[in-house]
Amino acid sequence: MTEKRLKIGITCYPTLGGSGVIATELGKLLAEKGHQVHFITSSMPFRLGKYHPNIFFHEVEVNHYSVFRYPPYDLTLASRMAQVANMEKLDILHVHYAVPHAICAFLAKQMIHHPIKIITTLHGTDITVLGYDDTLKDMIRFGIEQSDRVTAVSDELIKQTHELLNINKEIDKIYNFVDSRVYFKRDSTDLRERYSPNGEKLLIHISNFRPVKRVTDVVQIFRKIVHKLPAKLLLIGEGPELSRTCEWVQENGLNEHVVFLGKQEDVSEILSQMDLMLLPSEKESFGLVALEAMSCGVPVIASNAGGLPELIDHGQSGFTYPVGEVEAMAESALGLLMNEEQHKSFSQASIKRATTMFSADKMVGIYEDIYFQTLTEQ
Ligand code: GMT
Repeated sequence: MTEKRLKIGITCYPTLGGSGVIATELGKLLAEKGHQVHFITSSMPFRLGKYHPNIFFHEVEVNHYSVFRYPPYDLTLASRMAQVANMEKLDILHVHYAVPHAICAFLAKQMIHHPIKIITTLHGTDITVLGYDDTLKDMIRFGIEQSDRVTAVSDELIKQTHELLNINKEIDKIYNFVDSRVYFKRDSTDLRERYSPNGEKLLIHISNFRPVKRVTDVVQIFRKIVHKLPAKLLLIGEGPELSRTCEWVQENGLNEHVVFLGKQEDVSEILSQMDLMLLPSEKESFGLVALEAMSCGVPVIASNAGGLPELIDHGQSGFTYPVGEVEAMAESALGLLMNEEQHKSFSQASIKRATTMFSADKMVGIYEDIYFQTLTEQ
């Protein structure tokens, strides 16, 4: 391990969502390694958990002034970043998302009285959605170009960033990671008994129910499965498509087979009791929930959008198909659920892939290397 301890400011969206999870877990693991971590966020990151002497939280309190039509989150954040960096003598501001966070960090840097480096991690939506918005495109490009180092969570996201924004900036790939001390396969528990009292197969989907998640595909795939074998579908999360999904479930007479669990903060225990995860997204720069499922021994059937094929080894640890191919997804799901041997081998392959290729230790080490390299650069 490197000797020097760093002082790192981390900014992310602290509410539920993969980018917030990665930023928080990274901060926790860096703190465990002796670095001092300062979260500069609009609320306490939801996965922060228990007290750690190396972790500090600086709230960004956005005031609502009646003279302004919109609350000035970006300016308040930039100002708070500068304040914390000056007070704590931060070495690095590591921001998650180019807009607005890289822009806020750039602004803050102008107000910081000592040299500081900006690391920006791209998670997807800022590129794959906002990158198409002409009013923001130049701003995103600027945020990326002004960062001292830029990382992205998959090769596919790097490719899309270069293509969409027409930039040459070098972007380092650092895959998302999973902490296998938390996400591991547990023996059968009361939870399994509760949802599968008669030996039903258990399928799960977790998302923020945005249209890109194609939750109706999830239900269509499940409908094809449940016609052939006893099964239950657990749906975790909330979002714009939730009520449409509820209607769809009712219209298709699937009520007694589908369980809506709403938002859940800790899914590791539930995940480890599942037989299969469905993630047929239209866009997915990485798919952190799929990695968490794999680490718990749950094979994933997904679309081949974005970075999903980099995570799921088609035919070994799960299956990926073009977006919308619900027939093929249902066929593969049925095949796996009805073949115990194959399911066991996919489950083991998932755990191996998650814990070797995407281990927290490995990825946190890469982030650390990037921090140290950046600090020695002019
Ligand atoms: O998937 C979302 O809508 C949430 C979004 C976020 O900001 O947390 O997720 C993005 O970042 C995650 C962490 O890197 C990735 O695992 C997700 O694939 C990515 N989502 C999309 O690209 C749609």
